[in-house]
Amino acid sequence: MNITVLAGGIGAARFLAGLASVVPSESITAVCNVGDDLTWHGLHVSPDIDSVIYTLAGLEGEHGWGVRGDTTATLDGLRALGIDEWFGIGDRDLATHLLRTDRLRAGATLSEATAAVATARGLRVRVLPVTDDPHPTVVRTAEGDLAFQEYFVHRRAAVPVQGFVFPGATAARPAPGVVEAIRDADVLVIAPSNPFVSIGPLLEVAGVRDALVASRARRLAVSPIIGGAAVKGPAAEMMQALGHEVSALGVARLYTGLIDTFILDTVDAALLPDVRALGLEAVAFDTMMTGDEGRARVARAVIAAAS
Ligand code: FO1
Repeated sequence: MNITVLAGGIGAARFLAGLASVVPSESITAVCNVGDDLTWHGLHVSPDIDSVIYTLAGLEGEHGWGVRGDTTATLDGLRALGIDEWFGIGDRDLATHLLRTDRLRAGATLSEATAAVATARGLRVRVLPVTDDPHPTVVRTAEGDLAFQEYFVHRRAAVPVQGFVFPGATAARPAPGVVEAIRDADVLVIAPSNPFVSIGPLLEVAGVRDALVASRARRLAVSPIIGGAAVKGPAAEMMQALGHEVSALGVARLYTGLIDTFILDTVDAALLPDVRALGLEAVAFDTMMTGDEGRARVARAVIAAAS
């Protein structure tokens, strides 16, 4: 059974780690968002790809990103030089960006550089960027257009959002294997990630949405909204700002036409009939991925819901 996961950052990484603990890693493909990528002092940083790789390698940082127990000598050094650095790259994390950037400068694609990083971390899950082309997320705000990390980290996601722009989308082509992984999977899962800035950018790449619509897979999505709040990050605030109902039902509406089954948390079980009224199958269970056991439990329940 081949399982493809459309993945954003931390929620997706935790789900993938659970999945890899209950099915063979070789059967899993993660198609990852690159809209959060940034250039940091000349280095190519891919936060969502890295969260997936670090979490699968058992190295995830205390906040879900970066490397657990990492040190900050480089950051401290930059600040000592008077650089007002707001993006917190740790020392061990830095090694990943050096390897990736070296590969890219030597002519490798982002897919090839990602494979090099994943292999170096001993992963057998296939980790694919959705595209090898530049495909940044730009956040439209009352203060103007902001690059994603400028909005998310520098402005602490505190600026009201008006929408999103994907200036690379028209030219971005799916990375090798992406369309096939979506079209030919047995099970396809939209991870509990932000629908606008994690899953949205994936669907903007030419051919990805069509592959999802045409896929022969059983297609499921796990709600990132539980009890009207996001487990992590600004998804709830974004839904509110953009006029969507801030609930699992609001997320289900966004995915109607793309999936067969919507999974929500037990606390939202009262929404099951409304989700079914959208023409979706709907299942409720405990979707909180607390600890290794919680991640495995959610993965098992998703597989059960697919069969
Ligand atoms: N998030 C923060 O809130 N502050 C940071 O300084 C920060 C640094 C960082 C470095 C590497 C990395 O891979 C991720 C990092 N993140 C940081 C998280 C990142 O901004 C978000 O997790 C994703 O882009 C959203 O999915």
